[in-house]
Amino acid sequence: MPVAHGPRLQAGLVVAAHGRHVVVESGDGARVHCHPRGKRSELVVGDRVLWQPTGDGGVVERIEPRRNLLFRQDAWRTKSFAANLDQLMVLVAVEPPFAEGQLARALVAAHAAGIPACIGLNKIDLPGADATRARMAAYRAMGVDVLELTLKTDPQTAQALLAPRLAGRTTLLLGPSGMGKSTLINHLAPAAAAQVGEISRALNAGRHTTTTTTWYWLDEARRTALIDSPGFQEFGLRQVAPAELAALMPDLAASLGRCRFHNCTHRQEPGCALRAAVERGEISASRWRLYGELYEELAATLR
Ligand SMILES: Nc1nc2c(ncn2[C@@H]2O[C@H](COP(=O)(O)OP(=O)(O)OP(=O)(O)O)[C@@H](O)[C@H]2O)c(=O)[nH]1
Ligand SMILES: [Mg+2]
Ligand SMILES: [Zn+2]
Repeated sequence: MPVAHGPRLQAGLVVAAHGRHVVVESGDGARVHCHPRGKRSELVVGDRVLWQPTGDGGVVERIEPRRNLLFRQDAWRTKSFAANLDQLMVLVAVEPPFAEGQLARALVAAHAAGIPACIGLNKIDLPGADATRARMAAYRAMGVDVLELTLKTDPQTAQALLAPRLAGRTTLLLGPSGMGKSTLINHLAPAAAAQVGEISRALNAGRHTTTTTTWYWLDEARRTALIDSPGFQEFGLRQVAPAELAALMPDLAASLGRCRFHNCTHRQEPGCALRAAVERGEISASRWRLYGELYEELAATLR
């Protein structure tokens, strides 16, 4: 159904999304609470929209075509994180522990969506930093930048490292809970009041884990933006076909095209160039294990 293009239609940016409720920011920085037109809300932070004022808020009439969309797809649902991104920063930390699959999956999803990605490794002030740093070696080797951060104990150094990478761009911060995403936002966005969780293991009290995705401007000119997001646990990749997976993992992709069989799945076949690369130590054992797990998961959905 064509939408009436009345004179009251205004351009805006979705800066927060809570279910069917979104906050839309106008070009002059004014913010208004809006609902989508129609039953199904598919608005995400970063969406450029056309909206129309109502009595006490607004109605989003149209979503502009998206340049990209980062999402995860589980068995039963698709969860969109944000749209129109310049880059993704996956934030991990020395503590609490995270599964390497969480990091790897976020990077595959970004690659599949055509969004450049880097890694922030936070809390290197804590004991155990060397072990976590070692887990990052495979990612550095495949060309992913890893920025080492101490956001709580030395925010100035972290800020100096981050500033040139973030300037003039829209960056989504993604990562498991407790890695320091909101801490990072609070140090960089002057007006932010992102809630930071002080994790009390004994009581599990006083935790302020982020529950909504929110856009923060880092500069008055509103050119540099960081998006805070709730920590994720599961990260389904059902949007990826099993046969595409290796091409989305740069360390594996480097050996593609040299297997005996052109349609090699790199699982059991003889003459597999990827397995040979594992044996030569060019692909790490943990990354190879991840490939196997992910491949089986994606192939199972087709059976
Ligand atoms: N030791 C140390 N602690 C840090 C550092 N950065 C953040 N923290 C602490 O880590 C805890 C979690 O930080 P948050 O910023 O809330 O983490 P988050 O990634 O936003 O977590 P969710 O909102 O649950 O996804 C807080 O207690 C922070 O103070 C750091 O560089 N070193
Ligand atoms: Mg948070
Ligand atoms: Zn192969």
